[in-house]
Amino acid sequence: MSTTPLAEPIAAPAPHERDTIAAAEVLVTSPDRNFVTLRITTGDGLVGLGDATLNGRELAVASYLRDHVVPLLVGRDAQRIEDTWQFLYRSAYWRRGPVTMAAIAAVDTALWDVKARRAGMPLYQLLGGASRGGLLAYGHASGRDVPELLDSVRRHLDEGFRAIRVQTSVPGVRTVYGVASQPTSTGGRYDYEPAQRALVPVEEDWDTRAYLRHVPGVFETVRNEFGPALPLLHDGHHRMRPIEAARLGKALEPYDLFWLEDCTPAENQEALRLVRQHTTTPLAIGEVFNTAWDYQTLLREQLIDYVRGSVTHTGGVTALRKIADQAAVYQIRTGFHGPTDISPVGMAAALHLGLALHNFGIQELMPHSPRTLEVFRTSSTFTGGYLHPGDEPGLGVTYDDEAAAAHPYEPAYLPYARLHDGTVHDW
Ligand code: KDG
Ligand code: MG
Repeated sequence: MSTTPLAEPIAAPAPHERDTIAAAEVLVTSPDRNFVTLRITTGDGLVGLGDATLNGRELAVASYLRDHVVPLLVGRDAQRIEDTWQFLYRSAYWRRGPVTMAAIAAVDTALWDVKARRAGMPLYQLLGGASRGGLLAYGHASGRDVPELLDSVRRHLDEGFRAIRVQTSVPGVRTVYGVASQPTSTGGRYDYEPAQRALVPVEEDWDTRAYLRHVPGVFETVRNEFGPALPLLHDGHHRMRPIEAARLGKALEPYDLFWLEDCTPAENQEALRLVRQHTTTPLAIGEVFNTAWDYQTLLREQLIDYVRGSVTHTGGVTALRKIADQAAVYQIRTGFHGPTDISPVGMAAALHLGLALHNFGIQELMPHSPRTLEVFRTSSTFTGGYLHPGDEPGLGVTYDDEAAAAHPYEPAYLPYARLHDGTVHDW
Protein backbone atom coordinates (compact mmCIF):
# COMPACT_ATOMS: atom_id res chain seq x y z
CA MET A 1 0.00 0.00 0.00
CA SER A 2 1.38 3.37 -0.92
CA THR A 3 0.88 6.28 1.44
CA THR A 4 0.92 9.94 0.52
CA PRO A 5 3.90 11.52 2.20
CA LEU A 6 3.01 14.17 4.73
CA ALA A 7 3.89 17.66 3.62
CA GLU A 8 6.87 19.14 5.37
CA PRO A 9 5.89 22.10 7.54
CA ILE A 10 6.79 25.38 5.88
CA ALA A 11 8.33 27.81 8.29
CA ALA A 12 7.92 31.53 7.63
CA PRO A 13 11.23 33.09 6.70
CA ALA A 14 13.25 34.37 9.64
CA PRO A 15 12.88 38.13 10.11
CA HIS A 16 15.43 40.49 8.69
CA GLU A 17 17.58 41.58 11.61
CA ARG A 18 16.40 45.17 11.37
CA ASP A 19 12.74 44.00 11.69
CA THR A 20 13.31 41.84 14.77
CA ILE A 21 11.62 43.18 17.89
CA ALA A 22 14.59 44.07 20.08
CA ALA A 23 12.69 45.57 23.02
CA ALA A 24 9.16 46.11 24.27
CA GLU A 25 8.61 48.43 27.24
CA VAL A 26 5.46 49.10 29.25
CA LEU A 27 5.25 52.77 30.20
CA VAL A 28 2.87 54.01 32.88
CA THR A 29 2.39 57.72 33.45
CA SER A 30 -0.25 60.00 34.90
CA PRO A 31 -0.24 63.50 33.39
CA ASP A 32 -3.71 64.50 34.74
CA ARG A 33 -4.92 60.91 34.29
CA ASN A 34 -3.34 57.45 34.03
CA PHE A 35 -2.08 56.08 30.73
CA VAL A 36 -0.43 52.77 29.82
CA THR A 37 1.67 52.71 26.66
CA LEU A 38 3.62 49.94 24.94
CA ARG A 39 6.80 50.97 23.13
CA ILE A 40 8.33 48.49 20.70
CA THR A 41 11.84 48.99 19.32
CA THR A 42 13.18 47.10 16.31
CA GLY A 43 16.67 45.80 15.60
CA ASP A 44 17.58 48.99 13.76
CA GLY A 45 16.04 51.30 16.38
CA LEU A 46 12.64 52.09 14.84
CA VAL A 47 10.10 52.80 17.56
CA GLY A 48 6.34 52.12 17.58
CA LEU A 49 3.77 53.10 20.21
CA GLY A 50 0.52 51.43 21.27
CA ASP A 51 -2.11 52.54 23.78
CA ALA A 52 -3.10 50.02 26.48
CA THR A 53 -5.06 52.31 28.80
CA LEU A 54 -8.07 50.70 30.52
CA ASN A 55 -9.69 53.33 32.71
CA GLY A 56 -9.62 52.31 36.39
CA ARG A 57 -7.92 48.96 35.66
CA GLU A 58 -4.68 50.32 34.19
CA LEU A 59 -2.22 48.17 36.13
CA ALA A 60 -3.97 44.93 35.15
CA VAL A 61 -3.12 45.60 31.50
CA ALA A 62 0.39 46.78 32.41
CA SER A 63 0.98 43.47 34.20
CA TYR A 64 -0.60 41.40 31.40
CA LEU A 65 1.77 43.04 28.95
CA ARG A 66 4.87 43.09 31.15
CA ASP A 67 4.52 39.59 32.60
CA HIS A 68 2.91 37.64 29.75
CA VAL A 69 3.29 39.43 26.41
CA VAL A 70 6.61 41.28 26.36
CA PRO A 71 8.63 38.05 26.88
CA LEU A 72 6.86 36.57 23.82
CA LEU A 73 7.49 39.60 21.61
CA VAL A 74 11.23 39.95 21.81
CA GLY A 75 12.79 38.28 18.77
CA ARG A 76 9.56 38.19 16.74
CA ASP A 77 9.20 39.74 13.29
CA ALA A 78 7.76 43.27 13.70
CA GLN A 79 6.43 43.11 10.12
CA ARG A 80 4.06 40.20 10.81
CA ILE A 81 1.19 42.10 12.37
CA GLU A 82 -1.70 39.73 11.54
CA ASP A 83 0.30 36.70 12.63
CA THR A 84 1.25 38.33 15.92
CA TRP A 85 -2.38 39.31 16.54
CA GLN A 86 -3.60 35.75 15.94
CA PHE A 87 -0.76 34.32 18.02
CA LEU A 88 -1.57 36.52 21.03
CA TYR A 89 -5.33 35.96 20.70
CA ARG A 90 -5.34 32.20 20.16
CA SER A 91 -2.26 30.98 22.01
CA ALA A 92 -3.44 32.34 25.38
CA TYR A 93 -6.49 30.00 25.22
CA TRP A 94 -8.40 32.62 27.32
CA ARG A 95 -10.02 34.77 24.67
CA ARG A 96 -11.63 38.20 24.66
CA GLY A 97 -12.10 40.47 27.67
CA PRO A 98 -11.05 44.08 28.16
CA VAL A 99 -7.63 43.37 29.70
CA THR A 100 -6.54 40.86 27.06
CA MET A 101 -7.88 42.91 24.17
CA ALA A 102 -6.32 46.18 25.37
CA ALA A 103 -2.98 44.38 25.62
CA ILE A 104 -3.32 42.92 22.11
CA ALA A 105 -4.42 46.34 20.85
CA ALA A 106 -1.28 47.95 22.18
CA VAL A 107 0.96 45.42 20.41
CA ASP A 108 -1.02 45.69 17.19
CA THR A 109 -1.02 49.49 17.17
CA ALA A 110 2.71 49.69 17.95
CA LEU A 111 3.45 47.29 15.08
CA TRP A 112 1.35 49.35 12.65
CA ASP A 113 3.24 52.44 13.83
CA VAL A 114 6.55 50.67 13.13
CA LYS A 115 5.40 49.45 9.72
CA ALA A 116 4.25 52.90 8.64
CA ARG A 117 7.44 54.52 9.92
CA ARG A 118 9.43 51.90 8.02
CA ALA A 119 7.44 52.79 4.89
CA GLY A 120 7.98 56.51 5.55
CA MET A 121 4.21 57.08 5.37
CA PRO A 122 1.45 58.21 7.69
CA LEU A 123 -0.47 55.10 8.75
CA TYR A 124 -3.63 56.06 6.85
CA GLN A 125 -1.71 55.65 3.59
CA LEU A 126 -0.99 52.01 4.42
CA LEU A 127 -4.67 51.49 5.24
CA GLY A 128 -5.74 52.54 1.76
CA GLY A 129 -5.23 56.29 1.75
CA ALA A 130 -7.56 59.12 2.74
CA SER A 131 -11.26 58.71 1.94
CA ARG A 132 -11.93 62.32 3.00
CA GLY A 133 -10.20 65.57 3.90
CA GLY A 134 -10.88 65.40 7.64
CA LEU A 135 -12.95 63.67 10.31
CA LEU A 136 -16.08 65.34 11.65
CA ALA A 137 -15.67 65.44 15.44
CA TYR A 138 -18.18 65.92 18.22
CA GLY A 139 -17.47 67.61 21.54
CA HIS A 140 -19.14 67.28 24.95
CA ALA A 141 -21.44 70.09 26.02
CA SER A 142 -23.05 69.79 29.43
CA GLY A 143 -24.69 71.89 32.09
CA ARG A 144 -25.87 71.70 35.65
CA ASP A 145 -28.93 73.61 34.42
CA VAL A 146 -30.29 74.58 31.01
CA PRO A 147 -28.67 78.09 30.79
CA GLU A 148 -25.28 76.57 31.64
CA LEU A 149 -25.83 73.87 29.02
CA LEU A 150 -26.70 76.44 26.34
CA ASP A 151 -23.52 78.39 27.23
CA SER A 152 -21.52 75.19 26.96
CA VAL A 153 -22.96 74.48 23.49
CA ARG A 154 -22.06 78.05 22.44
CA ARG A 155 -18.52 77.66 23.73
CA HIS A 156 -18.09 74.43 21.74
CA LEU A 157 -19.36 76.15 18.61
CA ASP A 158 -16.87 78.99 19.24
CA GLU A 159 -14.10 76.39 19.54
CA GLY A 160 -15.03 75.12 16.08
CA PHE A 161 -17.11 72.03 16.89
CA ARG A 162 -19.77 71.25 14.28
CA ALA A 163 -21.41 68.40 16.16
CA ILE A 164 -22.21 68.36 19.86
CA ARG A 165 -23.08 65.79 22.50
CA VAL A 166 -25.60 67.19 24.97
CA GLN A 167 -25.63 65.90 28.58
CA THR A 168 -27.71 67.49 31.27
CA SER A 169 -28.26 67.31 34.98
CA VAL A 170 -31.61 65.90 36.08
CA PRO A 171 -33.85 67.56 38.70
CA GLY A 172 -33.86 65.42 41.85
CA VAL A 173 -30.59 63.67 40.98
CA ARG A 174 -27.54 65.10 42.78
CA THR A 175 -24.74 64.29 40.32
CA VAL A 176 -24.95 63.05 36.75
CA TYR A 177 -22.05 61.42 34.96
CA GLY A 178 -20.97 63.35 31.87
CA VAL A 179 -21.95 66.74 33.29
CA ALA A 180 -18.84 68.88 33.88
CA SER A 181 -18.36 69.73 37.54
CA GLN A 182 -17.73 73.41 36.81
CA PRO A 183 -19.27 75.89 34.35
CA THR A 184 -16.93 75.70 31.39
CA SER A 185 -18.35 78.79 29.67
CA THR A 186 -16.97 81.09 32.37
CA GLY A 187 -13.43 79.75 32.22
CA GLY A 188 -13.93 76.85 34.65
CA ARG A 189 -11.78 73.83 34.03
CA TYR A 190 -13.09 71.32 31.50
CA ASP A 191 -13.34 67.89 33.14
CA TYR A 192 -10.38 66.24 31.48
CA GLU A 193 -10.96 63.10 33.43
CA PRO A 194 -14.26 61.67 34.65
CA ALA A 195 -12.32 59.19 36.81
CA GLN A 196 -11.27 60.63 40.14
CA ARG A 197 -8.02 60.05 41.98
CA ALA A 198 -9.03 58.11 45.05
CA LEU A 199 -8.77 54.63 46.53
CA VAL A 200 -12.48 53.90 46.03
CA PRO A 201 -14.97 54.99 43.34
CA VAL A 202 -17.14 58.01 44.00
CA GLU A 203 -20.84 57.16 44.40
CA GLU A 204 -23.42 59.00 42.26
CA ASP A 205 -27.20 58.74 42.35
CA TRP A 206 -29.71 57.93 39.63
CA ASP A 207 -33.44 58.02 38.85
CA THR A 208 -34.46 56.82 35.37
CA ARG A 209 -38.03 58.13 35.55
CA ALA A 210 -36.83 61.64 36.45
CA TYR A 211 -34.31 61.45 33.59
CA LEU A 212 -36.92 60.35 31.05
CA ARG A 213 -39.24 63.20 32.10
CA HIS A 214 -36.47 65.80 31.79
CA VAL A 215 -34.36 65.00 28.71
CA PRO A 216 -36.86 65.57 25.83
CA GLY A 217 -37.57 69.14 27.04
CA VAL A 218 -33.84 69.87 27.18
CA PHE A 219 -33.41 68.76 23.56
CA GLU A 220 -36.42 70.84 22.53
CA THR A 221 -34.74 73.94 24.04
CA VAL A 222 -31.36 73.18 22.47
CA ARG A 223 -32.92 72.52 19.05
CA ASN A 224 -34.96 75.75 19.20
CA GLU A 225 -31.89 77.74 20.23
CA PHE A 226 -29.41 76.36 17.67
CA GLY A 227 -31.64 75.47 14.71
CA PRO A 228 -32.28 72.28 12.76
CA ALA A 229 -28.87 71.71 11.16
CA LEU A 230 -26.51 71.19 14.11
CA PRO A 231 -25.83 67.46 14.70
CA LEU A 232 -26.80 66.71 18.33
CA LEU A 233 -25.86 63.51 20.15
CA HIS A 234 -26.75 62.03 23.53
CA ASP A 235 -25.20 59.31 25.70
CA GLY A 236 -27.61 57.20 27.78
CA HIS A 237 -24.66 55.46 29.44
CA HIS A 238 -26.30 52.02 29.65
CA ARG A 239 -28.82 53.21 32.24
CA MET A 240 -32.14 52.24 30.67
CA ARG A 241 -34.09 49.02 30.34
CA PRO A 242 -35.14 48.25 26.75
CA ILE A 243 -38.67 49.65 27.05
CA GLU A 244 -37.34 52.83 28.71
CA ALA A 245 -34.77 53.27 25.95
CA ALA A 246 -37.51 52.77 23.33
CA ARG A 247 -39.57 55.47 25.00
CA LEU A 248 -36.66 57.91 25.05
CA GLY A 249 -35.75 57.25 21.42
CA LYS A 250 -39.34 57.91 20.43
CA ALA A 251 -39.59 61.06 22.53
CA LEU A 252 -36.40 62.45 20.97
CA GLU A 253 -37.48 61.86 17.35
CA PRO A 254 -38.76 65.45 16.84
CA TYR A 255 -35.28 66.78 17.71
CA ASP A 256 -33.53 64.76 15.00
CA LEU A 257 -30.58 63.34 16.98
CA PHE A 258 -27.44 62.26 15.16
CA TRP A 259 -27.46 59.36 17.61
CA LEU A 260 -28.60 58.02 20.96
CA GLU A 261 -25.63 56.19 22.47
CA ASP A 262 -25.53 53.22 24.85
CA CYS A 263 -29.25 53.34 25.54
CA THR A 264 -29.18 49.89 27.25
CA PRO A 265 -26.40 47.82 28.86
CA ALA A 266 -24.34 46.77 25.90
CA GLU A 267 -23.78 43.09 26.65
CA ASN A 268 -27.40 42.19 25.92
CA GLN A 269 -27.44 42.56 22.14
CA GLU A 270 -31.03 41.29 21.82
CA ALA A 271 -32.33 44.25 23.87
CA LEU A 272 -31.74 46.48 20.88
CA ARG A 273 -34.39 44.59 18.89
CA LEU A 274 -37.09 45.97 21.13
CA VAL A 275 -35.66 49.50 21.03
CA ARG A 276 -35.37 49.37 17.25
CA GLN A 277 -39.00 48.31 16.80
CA HIS A 278 -40.15 51.52 18.44
CA THR A 279 -37.93 54.32 17.23
CA THR A 280 -36.14 55.78 14.22
CA THR A 281 -33.65 57.68 16.41
CA PRO A 282 -30.25 56.39 15.23
CA LEU A 283 -28.50 54.15 17.77
CA ALA A 284 -24.79 53.89 18.61
CA ILE A 285 -23.21 51.30 20.87
CA GLY A 286 -19.97 49.51 21.66
CA GLU A 287 -17.51 51.57 23.73
CA VAL A 288 -17.21 48.70 26.22
CA PHE A 289 -17.09 45.98 23.54
CA ASN A 290 -13.81 44.30 22.85
CA THR A 291 -14.29 41.92 19.89
CA ALA A 292 -16.24 41.48 16.66
CA TRP A 293 -18.39 38.88 18.42
CA ASP A 294 -19.84 41.54 20.71
CA TYR A 295 -21.33 43.14 17.58
CA GLN A 296 -22.45 39.97 15.81
CA THR A 297 -26.22 40.20 16.33
CA LEU A 298 -26.25 43.98 16.23
CA LEU A 299 -24.65 44.12 12.79
CA ARG A 300 -26.34 41.11 11.22
CA GLU A 301 -29.81 42.27 12.30
CA GLN A 302 -29.00 45.93 11.63
CA LEU A 303 -29.99 46.94 15.15
CA ILE A 304 -27.56 49.87 15.35
CA ASP A 305 -26.36 52.68 13.12
CA TYR A 306 -22.90 53.40 14.56
CA VAL A 307 -20.10 51.23 15.91
CA ARG A 308 -18.57 52.84 19.02
CA GLY A 309 -15.51 50.65 19.60
CA SER A 310 -12.01 52.08 19.92
CA VAL A 311 -8.68 50.90 18.59
CA THR A 312 -7.48 50.77 22.20
CA HIS A 313 -10.21 48.51 23.58
CA THR A 314 -11.10 46.36 20.56
CA GLY A 315 -7.80 44.67 19.79
CA GLY A 316 -6.10 47.36 17.73
CA VAL A 317 -6.23 48.66 14.18
CA THR A 318 -6.32 45.15 12.72
CA ALA A 319 -9.43 44.09 14.65
CA LEU A 320 -11.36 47.36 14.53
CA ARG A 321 -10.87 47.59 10.79
CA LYS A 322 -12.45 44.14 10.39
CA ILE A 323 -15.42 45.22 12.52
CA ALA A 324 -15.81 48.40 10.47
CA ASP A 325 -15.69 46.40 7.23
CA GLN A 326 -18.35 44.04 8.57
CA ALA A 327 -20.48 47.06 9.52
CA ALA A 328 -20.06 48.52 6.03
CA VAL A 329 -21.92 45.55 4.56
CA TYR A 330 -25.03 46.89 6.33
CA GLN A 331 -24.38 50.61 5.73
CA ILE A 332 -23.54 50.95 9.41
CA ARG A 333 -20.94 53.63 10.08
CA THR A 334 -18.23 54.23 12.65
CA GLY A 335 -18.32 56.63 15.60
CA PHE A 336 -15.20 55.58 17.47
CA HIS A 337 -14.94 56.18 21.21
CA GLY A 338 -12.64 59.14 21.93
CA PRO A 339 -12.67 60.15 25.61
CA THR A 340 -9.55 61.34 27.45
CA ASP A 341 -8.87 57.81 28.67
CA ILE A 342 -7.95 56.87 25.10
CA SER A 343 -4.39 58.25 25.02
CA PRO A 344 -3.16 60.49 22.19
CA VAL A 345 -1.59 57.29 20.77
CA GLY A 346 -4.95 55.48 20.68
CA MET A 347 -6.62 58.59 19.37
CA ALA A 348 -4.08 58.95 16.54
CA ALA A 349 -4.65 55.33 15.54
CA ALA A 350 -8.41 55.99 15.40
CA LEU A 351 -7.87 59.04 13.21
CA HIS A 352 -5.69 57.19 10.71
CA LEU A 353 -8.23 54.38 10.51
CA GLY A 354 -11.19 56.76 10.28
CA LEU A 355 -9.55 58.76 7.52
CA ALA A 356 -9.06 55.61 5.44
CA LEU A 357 -12.43 53.88 6.02
CA HIS A 358 -15.24 54.57 3.58
CA ASN A 359 -17.92 54.06 6.25
CA PHE A 360 -16.52 56.56 8.75
CA GLY A 361 -19.36 58.43 10.47
CA ILE A 362 -18.09 60.74 13.22
CA GLN A 363 -15.27 60.81 15.78
CA GLU A 364 -15.67 61.66 19.46
CA LEU A 365 -13.20 64.29 20.68
CA MET A 366 -12.65 65.00 24.34
CA PRO A 367 -9.53 67.18 24.30
CA HIS A 368 -6.55 65.99 26.35
CA SER A 369 -5.08 68.32 28.93
CA PRO A 370 -1.97 70.39 28.09
CA ARG A 371 -0.02 68.25 30.60
CA THR A 372 -1.03 65.06 28.76
CA LEU A 373 0.07 66.62 25.48
CA GLU A 374 3.51 67.42 26.94
CA VAL A 375 4.07 63.68 27.43
CA PHE A 376 2.46 62.60 24.15
CA ARG A 377 3.43 65.00 21.36
CA THR A 378 1.05 64.50 18.49
CA SER A 379 0.78 65.73 14.91
CA SER A 380 -3.06 65.52 15.01
CA THR A 381 -4.96 68.73 14.31
CA PHE A 382 -8.49 69.96 14.91
CA THR A 383 -9.56 72.71 12.53
CA GLY A 384 -12.96 73.94 11.49
CA GLY A 385 -14.66 71.03 13.27
CA TYR A 386 -12.52 68.37 11.58
CA LEU A 387 -9.74 66.19 12.92
CA HIS A 388 -6.73 65.06 10.91
CA PRO A 389 -3.90 62.77 12.08
CA GLY A 390 -1.20 64.73 10.22
CA ASP A 391 1.31 63.46 7.69
CA GLU A 392 4.26 62.36 9.76
CA PRO A 393 5.41 58.77 9.18
CA GLY A 394 3.62 56.28 11.45
CA LEU A 395 1.00 57.44 13.94
CA GLY A 396 2.62 60.86 14.34
CA VAL A 397 2.99 60.58 18.13
CA THR A 398 6.19 60.69 20.20
CA TYR A 399 6.54 59.86 23.89
CA ASP A 400 8.57 62.20 26.08
CA ASP A 401 10.16 60.04 28.81
CA GLU A 402 11.33 63.00 30.85
CA ALA A 403 7.92 64.65 30.93
CA ALA A 404 6.28 61.28 31.71
CA ALA A 405 8.59 60.61 34.66
CA ALA A 406 7.24 63.66 36.47
CA HIS A 407 3.77 62.02 36.71
CA PRO A 408 3.77 58.66 38.53
CA TYR A 409 0.68 56.43 38.54
CA GLU A 410 -2.05 57.30 41.03
CA PRO A 411 -5.09 55.11 41.68
CA ALA A 412 -8.19 56.61 40.06
CA TYR A 413 -11.67 55.22 39.51
CA LEU A 414 -14.71 56.06 37.47
CA PRO A 415 -17.76 56.84 39.59
CA TYR A 416 -20.67 54.41 39.88
CA ALA A 417 -24.39 54.91 40.43
CA ARG A 418 -26.96 53.83 43.03
CA LEU A 419 -30.72 54.29 42.93
CA HIS A 420 -32.32 56.27 45.74
CA ASP A 421 -33.14 53.05 47.61
CA GLY A 422 -29.45 52.09 47.55
CA THR A 423 -29.50 49.58 44.67
CA VAL A 424 -26.37 49.59 42.48
CA HIS A 425 -27.42 50.64 38.97
CA ASP A 426 -26.00 50.28 35.45
CA TRP A 427 -24.16 53.38 34.37
O1 KDG B 1 -13.66 55.12 30.60
C1 KDG B 1 -15.01 55.33 30.41
C2 KDG B 1 -15.26 56.64 29.72
O2 KDG B 1 -14.41 56.79 28.66
C3 KDG B 1 -16.66 56.72 29.22
O3 KDG B 1 -17.53 56.66 30.29
C4 KDG B 1 -16.89 57.94 28.43
O4 KDG B 1 -19.14 57.31 27.88
C5 KDG B 1 -18.11 57.87 27.56
C6 KDG B 1 -18.02 58.45 26.23
O5 KDG B 1 -18.99 58.30 25.49
O6 KDG B 1 -17.00 59.04 25.94
MG1 MG C 1 -20.30 56.82 26.07
